[in-house]
Amino acid sequence: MSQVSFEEIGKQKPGHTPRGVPVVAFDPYSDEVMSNPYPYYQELREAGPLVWMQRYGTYAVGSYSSVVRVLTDHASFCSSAGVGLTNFHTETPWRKPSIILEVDPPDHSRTRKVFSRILSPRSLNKLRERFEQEAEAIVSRVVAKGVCDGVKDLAEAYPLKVFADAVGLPPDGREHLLPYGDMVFNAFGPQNDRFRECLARLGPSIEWINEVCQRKNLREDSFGAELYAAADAGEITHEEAGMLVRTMLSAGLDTTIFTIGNALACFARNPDQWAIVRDNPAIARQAIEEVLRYDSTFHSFYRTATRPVTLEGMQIEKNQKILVFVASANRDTSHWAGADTFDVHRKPAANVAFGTGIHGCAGQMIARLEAEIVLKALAAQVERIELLGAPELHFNNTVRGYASLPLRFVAKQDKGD
Ligand code: OVM
Repeated sequence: MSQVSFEEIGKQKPGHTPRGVPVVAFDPYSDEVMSNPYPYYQELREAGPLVWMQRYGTYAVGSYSSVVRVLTDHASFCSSAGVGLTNFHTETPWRKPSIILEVDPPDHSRTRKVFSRILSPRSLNKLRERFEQEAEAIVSRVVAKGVCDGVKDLAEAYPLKVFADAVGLPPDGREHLLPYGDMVFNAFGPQNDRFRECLARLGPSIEWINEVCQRKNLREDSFGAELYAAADAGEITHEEAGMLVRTMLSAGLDTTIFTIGNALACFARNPDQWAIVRDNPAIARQAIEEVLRYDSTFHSFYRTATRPVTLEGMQIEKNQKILVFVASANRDTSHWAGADTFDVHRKPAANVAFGTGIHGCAGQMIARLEAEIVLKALAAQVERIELLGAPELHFNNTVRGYASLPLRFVAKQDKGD
């Protein structure tokens, strides 16, 4: 890993205010906005389909249609300048850019093909049984405990076991995954206090991550082993296989952990909705989709204009960053009836929690699988999910979830039926 120059990352660019583009003043990364971003997202959508974020000197889109427009035009709105505030064309990234996320076609197509195959529904089938057994065991444990922390005891415990196992990681040292992921997602935002404090806490996690990405540290019969097998077959290089293991470890933990936590919070706060899932677990998959729409885990990321481009009737200059608020698109009342209501019966429609277009989340099928299986295991054993105190948010520049959820899982009287 090359020496990084953190001073340069995410410097606020006062910049000019483009003429004719509505200006929005709030700081999307502030604790206040992150605590409850939805009123701010409404303000954003009401200002217009394309706005100027005063605080950081970038454009932004928050309506469903403009978000989809940006994400489905990768030729005009690229990823190779980074999908954070940092512009890789002019500033130094904090780590070697990802070879699947921070890259455009044709380079992207080659790595994406291998990655997608390994995470395809077909290859995930063989994991289902193990994932179910593990969910049943973890849920039994929290039910037996009665009072628990829904984050530590369930939302974190589950992916740290099943996903890390699936990648092929050794059992020891997995505690490094969370600070590393936190850093990855903070680094998509500005170099604010949150970024600096996270960096200061990182310790040896980067070294541990780089170490376990090596072939010799990955178990056989794992995603990691399959990536190196693709290298043996000449589809990618061996160095690229290691970089793609790094992608799995960067993108695959915090995201699923926060999604499971958000689901627990949604159901604790909406007992009628829990009763629907409990009494009809076949709806679990659809219910997870509603959690992802209602409280999207990934809030925002950027694209960069590759040329002067007209969007929503306004001119964007080449090399400008555009902040894409997927969590806002998923609450757009002009697209979703009753957008602010959590309703597991909602007809599944294409929410953009996983993005869309060529960079749409490559891990979305395993993410859904983990969340669905956890929900079904809860449905089998849990009558009610009670919130015992105020949930504690985890603040991050890109992903939203909980640091702790004081919960009681009330066991069903009659589990077997
Ligand atoms: C990567 C990466 C890291 C974070 C997120 C992500 C959403 C990818 O290292 O490729 O996708």
